[in-house]
Amino acid sequence: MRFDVVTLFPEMVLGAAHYGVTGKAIEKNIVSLVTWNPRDYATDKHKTVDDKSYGGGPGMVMKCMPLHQAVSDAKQYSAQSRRVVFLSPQGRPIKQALLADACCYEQLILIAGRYEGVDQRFIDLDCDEEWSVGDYVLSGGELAALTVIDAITRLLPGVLGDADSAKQDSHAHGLLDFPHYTRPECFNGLTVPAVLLSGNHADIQRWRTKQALGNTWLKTS
Ligand code: 4FV
Repeated sequence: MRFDVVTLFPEMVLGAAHYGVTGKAIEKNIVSLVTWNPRDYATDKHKTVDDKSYGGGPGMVMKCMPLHQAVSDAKQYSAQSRRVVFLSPQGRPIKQALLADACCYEQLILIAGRYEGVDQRFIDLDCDEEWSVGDYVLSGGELAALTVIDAITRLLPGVLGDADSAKQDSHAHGLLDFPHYTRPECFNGLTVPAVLLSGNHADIQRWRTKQALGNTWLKTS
């Protein structure tokens, strides 16, 4: 799977993506990551990518042309299937199911905005979907793009050591996670639930399911 990120800060995206699970996936060529900087497509001597908002108001708006040209170049990669996704608080809230569905695309072009936002005509012309990582405002879409890349990458075959691991992730089945414990058995007087030390896998599975159901009920009701 190929991720293309349109961003004014390529180093931010490339730097963060090359750690941990996503870094290993890139090393194993399960995932590729390419960045496109709209500033490289600005034609004036000041490399202008933003301008004042028509109608007035605070902050600047990202101009259409540099974004449009960057997406156009990203589309030169001949993918069987692709989506152009604009990350914004106005987008569809991302959930595990949405990200699992997105695994089918050969290429995801993620638009990371800055400033107050981007010209609506670019969104209408070039973006297939608009996704949000949460009902809050970030200073840039890069962290949102990295969130999407991380959460999708871990779902791809061959990325996680244990093929079942992603299947057991919280939210994989609409449930929150069960509690996890590791050595030592006693920490500051706090012990590990005895069932987890029993070696009885049926009992452990039953306990974990009950914990997940309980957590989900408590934290989502
Ligand atoms: C965001 C979000 C987000 C808004 C203005 C970038 C910022 C700036 N993206 N989910 N929440 N984006 O806050 O995806 O351009």
